[in-house]
Amino acid sequence: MCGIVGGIAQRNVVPILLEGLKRLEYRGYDSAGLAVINNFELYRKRELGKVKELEALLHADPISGTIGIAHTRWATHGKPSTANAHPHVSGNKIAVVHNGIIENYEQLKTAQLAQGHEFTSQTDTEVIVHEVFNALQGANNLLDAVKHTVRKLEGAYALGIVNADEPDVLVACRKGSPLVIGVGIGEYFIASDVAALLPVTQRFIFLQEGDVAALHLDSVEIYDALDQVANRPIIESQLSPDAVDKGNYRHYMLKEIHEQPFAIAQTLEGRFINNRLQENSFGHNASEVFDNIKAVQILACGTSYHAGLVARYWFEELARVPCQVEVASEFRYRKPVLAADTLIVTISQSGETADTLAALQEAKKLGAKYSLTICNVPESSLVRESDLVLMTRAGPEIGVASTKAFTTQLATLMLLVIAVGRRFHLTGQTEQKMTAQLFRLPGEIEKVLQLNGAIKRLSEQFAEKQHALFLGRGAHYPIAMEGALKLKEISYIHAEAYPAGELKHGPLALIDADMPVITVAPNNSLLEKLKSNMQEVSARGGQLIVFMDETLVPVAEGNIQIIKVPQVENEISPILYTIPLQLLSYHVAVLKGTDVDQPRNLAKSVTVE
Ligand code: HGA
Repeated sequence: MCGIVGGIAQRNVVPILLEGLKRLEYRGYDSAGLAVINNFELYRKRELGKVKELEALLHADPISGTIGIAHTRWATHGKPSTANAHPHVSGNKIAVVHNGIIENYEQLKTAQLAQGHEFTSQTDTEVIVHEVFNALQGANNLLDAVKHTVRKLEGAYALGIVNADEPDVLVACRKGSPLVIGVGIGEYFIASDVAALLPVTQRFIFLQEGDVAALHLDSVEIYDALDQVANRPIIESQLSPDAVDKGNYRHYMLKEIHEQPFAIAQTLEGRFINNRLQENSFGHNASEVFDNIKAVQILACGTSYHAGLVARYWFEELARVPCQVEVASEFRYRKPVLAADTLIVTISQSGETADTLAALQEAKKLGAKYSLTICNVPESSLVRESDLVLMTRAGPEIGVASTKAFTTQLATLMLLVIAVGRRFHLTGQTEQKMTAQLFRLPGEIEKVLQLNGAIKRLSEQFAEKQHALFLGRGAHYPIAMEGALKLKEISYIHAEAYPAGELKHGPLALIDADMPVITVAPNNSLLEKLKSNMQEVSARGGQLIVFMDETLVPVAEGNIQIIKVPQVENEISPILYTIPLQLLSYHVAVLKGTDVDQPRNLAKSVTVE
């Protein structure tokens, strides 16, 4: 959600800022902008649309400077437009880029209008830059003015700020939104995500909540939330600059779908000794925490919520661990009743999902003593705020629609079910079976990826559809939900998932020859029930598309198409059936010509409420 890049160097920073914006574009892509200081003058360029539009503008009318800030936007306040694009400016001197939401902006704006400030945008962000302008009148320098300003801001922000009168300093701060400092040789940078800066450095300082930093050419000063000098360590990133390359794939999403066998192998790597899951993989005191918990509460949003729903089946069915799953944005405001010995499990690809973070904080306020996060970004806020952590190790996921992050979340959740389940009713035999299945999973996914051609052909029937229904039962119902979400996200076809048994309680009324009904049909104890549900669709002339275990014989007459999925055991089957549904959405979206990696209105890493 909005990407920030900035830098102070001895060279022109514009190409670095542009490259950084391209690498952050997954976060937001409705408009982009950049401001640099040259000879004590501020120069700004902004453009509606993607970073390439800004690049074209800069090509036609170049600007340069050795200090600057840049932004790719995902609008929260004010429509996508050039006027609302960041950086926002005050007095032609000060420029700011912002990720987050200023909740008291109306109040600040009223006061600033009375002081004579003119507003040129509808954003909440613009009040920040006018406030810095005001503060500068009574402050020694930009750093002090920013420190003064942030005390007045309510809400969430990561900020990059420059002042044309002080071309030797870039001020950055964060509260509630992520921001890292990239440490170069005689140059410093800021960005919302390390990936933006990998071409220029692999050394990073992760700012903490409430930090304000002043970046100079040869040094950086950081002050914590109490305005004390803070020493933050420099951390070497293991990521290579091409970790965020598309390789030979047409889209990041397709690349990431194909990376799943490797990603899952990485997830399991080093976490077992002699085939036994090591509990210290979750943190040094994990065994002690697991000994004390009586139940699990999973909190997540979107795709991660679906992973949590699958895990509930595993926790309860395989290990008899009481487990609740809730959408984080509901939990945080619902005033739930929570026992202190419940393990709070948050799931988030970025570890910055604002609702999930707030739900964790709410759970702690309600007295929850133990927390664990399943996350893909090591230095993220959720990782820092949780007692225990299990990294998914999926590698950078750039496509906005989550694929490998989801399947690695499922694999890590299965590890958690094993570790916690040992204290409940998970038998040694079931544990061994689950472990063996997990290790077989990468190979099984490779086999499912071979279905690509058949699924691509199948997708041709969808391009003209307006709606689709997805059906599943048991742990495959959340997989149907994830399939429907993927189709909605990238092909813009309205899709809903139902537990197959619910069909007759309403959605059956929608069935006709134009309604594709995609069914997830593994060979398990619910198959006979599912067959009856499929018959109900067939009998009403519906178009059935069945992803079915290869060992089964066709289950219904009429308009039915079958894609046979390799047979696997029940426990890992939800992970496997995810893959063909990802491929289906991908090919439908390509046929429809949508922007697969950056679908309209969406953004990755939802750092606003
Ligand atoms: N509120 C600002 C920034 C938006 C943002 O951070 N999105 O993730 C705006 O609307 O411009």
